[in-house]
Amino acid sequence: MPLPADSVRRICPFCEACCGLALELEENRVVRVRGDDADVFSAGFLCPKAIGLKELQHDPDRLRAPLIKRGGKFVEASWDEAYAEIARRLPPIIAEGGADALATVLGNPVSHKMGLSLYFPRMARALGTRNMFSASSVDQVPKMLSCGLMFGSWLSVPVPDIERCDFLLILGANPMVSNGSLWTVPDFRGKARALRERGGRIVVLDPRRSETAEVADAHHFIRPGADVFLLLGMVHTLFDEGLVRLGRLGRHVNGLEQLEAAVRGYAPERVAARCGVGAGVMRALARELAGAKRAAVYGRIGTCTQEFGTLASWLIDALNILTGHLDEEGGAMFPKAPAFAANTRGAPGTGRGVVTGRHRSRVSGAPEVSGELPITCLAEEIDTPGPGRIRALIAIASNPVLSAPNGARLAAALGQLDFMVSLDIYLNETSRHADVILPGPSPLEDAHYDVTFAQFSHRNHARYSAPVLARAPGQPDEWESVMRIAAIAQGLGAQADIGALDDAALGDELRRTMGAGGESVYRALAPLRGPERLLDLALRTGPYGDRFGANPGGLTLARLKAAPSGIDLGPMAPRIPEALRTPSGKIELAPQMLLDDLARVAAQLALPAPDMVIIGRRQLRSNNSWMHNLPALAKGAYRCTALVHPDDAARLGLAEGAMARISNGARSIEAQVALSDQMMLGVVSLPHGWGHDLPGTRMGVAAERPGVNLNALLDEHLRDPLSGNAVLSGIAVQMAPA
Ligand SMILES: Nc1nc2c(c(=O)[nH]1)N[C@H]1C(S)=C(S)[C@@H](COP(=O)(O)OP(=O)(O)OC[C@H]3O[C@@H](n4cnc5c(=O)[nH]c(N)nc54)[C@H](O)[C@@H]3O)O[C@H]1N2
Ligand SMILES: Nc1nc2c(c(=O)[nH]1)N[C@H]1C(S)=C(S)[C@@H](COP(=O)(O)OP(=O)(O)OC[C@H]3O[C@@H](n4cnc5c(=O)[nH]c(N)nc54)[C@H](O)[C@@H]3O)O[C@H]1N2
Ligand code: SF4
Ligand SMILES: [Mo]
Repeated sequence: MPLPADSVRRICPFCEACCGLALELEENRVVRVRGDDADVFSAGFLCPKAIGLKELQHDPDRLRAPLIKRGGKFVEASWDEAYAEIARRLPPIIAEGGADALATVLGNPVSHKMGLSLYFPRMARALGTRNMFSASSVDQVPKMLSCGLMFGSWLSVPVPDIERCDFLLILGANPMVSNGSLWTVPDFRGKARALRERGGRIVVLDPRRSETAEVADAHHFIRPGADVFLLLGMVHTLFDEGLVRLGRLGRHVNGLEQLEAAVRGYAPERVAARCGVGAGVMRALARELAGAKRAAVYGRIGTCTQEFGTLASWLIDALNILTGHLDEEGGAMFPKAPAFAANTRGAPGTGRGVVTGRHRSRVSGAPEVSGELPITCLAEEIDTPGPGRIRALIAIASNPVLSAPNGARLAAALGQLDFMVSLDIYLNETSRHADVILPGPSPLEDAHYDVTFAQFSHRNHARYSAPVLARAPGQPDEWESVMRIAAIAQGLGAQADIGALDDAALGDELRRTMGAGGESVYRALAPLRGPERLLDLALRTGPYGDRFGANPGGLTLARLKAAPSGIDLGPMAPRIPEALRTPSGKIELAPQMLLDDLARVAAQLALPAPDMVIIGRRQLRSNNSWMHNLPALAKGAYRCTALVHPDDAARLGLAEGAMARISNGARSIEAQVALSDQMMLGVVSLPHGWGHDLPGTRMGVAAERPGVNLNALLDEHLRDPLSGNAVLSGIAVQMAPA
């Protein structure tokens, strides 16, 4: 059915697939959400979560005005009152405890919101606190670190060129459900089908026969947390059988001999029992990868949220490099984003690379990575007395009480703060601890550009969405709230002129980076302001930009606005060495930090499999913790179930539909059992983001079927020591009938 002429184009901000949608509106209401067939990138694809745009817009529980806690109860307040409350309470805490007394914690939606992504860095500079935390350390920091060390910038993550690939090896990712992560690839299903129809193969390694495994040619169970052993076995095989082919990259790679030496002790036959994958399978996979003309290895959250997350993330790309598939068409390639990418800025081919540990957390001494400390350190930094203790917190689109291990401790710690602000659209498990909650406009009331995800897109493109619906009078942009809090923290008061501060900051930046030319660029960007101005600047000075006239016909924000279904910028093209930002100007195949960490692997080689271990599970109609309040997504069969293999269930006395007690030391939860032969023996799978039965929240639909919180079971002390990422996968648990 053709789209009505007056439907409005809009990028979906809910997940990394970034689908282009077409909305039918009536007055200020959404009546229908469809895929935009004309979208240059997603070509009409959408998933069931897209309906969430409509439901979220009209959700009565979504906050539309600030809340201030008075005498333990939230009351609605005007924006002026809310900012005044922050101005009254925050500066004294900073005056007394110093910059580090105030912490920030960012959640996943920050990376989906242009204003928050572009203005949080400014807030961070203004606050000067070292206590910065985010969902990244329950997610992708290991991949950022391995890529930073190998390629020189944190977000230089190679992604499979799926439309030209013939062999795709997937570990610890379920793009059929997640719709892809660190890999922006709408309609994975369609692309996977096309790959197989042209004679290609997909192989999945996962402790559960996932939805992605179901559409693959082969699936192998792997012991949770043991990917590093399998990957070492495969790298070993490449050297052992003379299959290493660096090809064109040969002269751009450092460390080949060191890598060969490092994997010497990891023949497939030695690691097979540890990872649960047979030596024959491992060798066959290595040979198939080496022999395939166009192939890519892709790993995601299952390979990050584990004890050896950084090592596994590294070895995945080592496989791509050693088999000649990195930076080749149909292999694992580097997107070239039109704006904001570190690997398109500065001198091409070399840079400062990345370092970690410029400072350490106060209590556990965890090293800073990419400017952040592990989110699993947040609770102890609040509840451990002593100088340097965190006394105030700004949480931005973040729900760590559900999304981080040992939420109960974190909730208790949040209760001990002197002051907390949440920028959030719900009164939920985390924001209930705030003293002031500042709601952002709904996504449809906000402009959109994918600041982050263009850097992971399987095909280069640029798209922009203007706000679709009118917002309530007085509702500020999220970037304005962020800037206002920063101004308050700097002592400029609640009434500071945010526009003037923003103008001054940009003017300074332009003069610093462009000298005299900065003035004319500043004038050329008028009359834009805020994020749109930063976007126009980044597009115009980016790799496809008009360079303010030097490249006529190049990208500008005005050109994007004139193309509501986007501008295609072509398939990924080889970018080595230009994309590198390592000090050596080479790919570092064997960074010393990673070689050193192999000692931990050696020490664990003989570890026996625990009786039961737990892993997570994403679901199509969930989005981490926060879409359970939308009726169209929340309805249907109960989903927060613990999947166990029938043989395990029989052994442990568990029955379909009955409740099981799952314990980890002193902590335990009760979850409903579902029997499934998708599960590897000895592994139980439970989704995360549930547990909406905590008091003091305002999410009526979610509370009807709260589910249980997987993270209530997990341990905040377990981290990958290099990246600081939490270990969420492969934790030993006990299971018994409840
Ligand atoms: N055990 C286990 N734990 C996990 C994971 C796992 O696989 N297993 N996955 C981890 C991963 S990958 C991630 S990314 C984290 C996510 O961790 P979080 O980011 O903490 O969790 P979300 O559920 O995404 O919560 C987002 C918050 O943002 C709010 N919000 C939504 N939209 C907006 C908006 O437009 N503006 C503002 N200001 N607020 C908004 C929501 O109300 C919610 O409070 O969870 C992690 N936790
Ligand atoms: N519908 C939906 N989409 C989402 C989200 C959501 O909550 N719902 N969340 C979004 C976010 S924030 C992110 S980060 C992405 C994540 O995107 P993905 O990485 O694709 O996430 P998952 O679907 O959790 O897939 C992880 C897979 O790893 C497997 N696994 C667990 N442990 C191990 C292990 O040790 N080794 C191996 N090899 N596999 C393991 C799990 O069984 C699971 O199949 O999804 C995003 N998209
Ligand atoms: S796949 Fe992701 S971006 Fe696409 S419609 Fe679904 S939630 Fe939105
Ligand atoms: Mo995530």
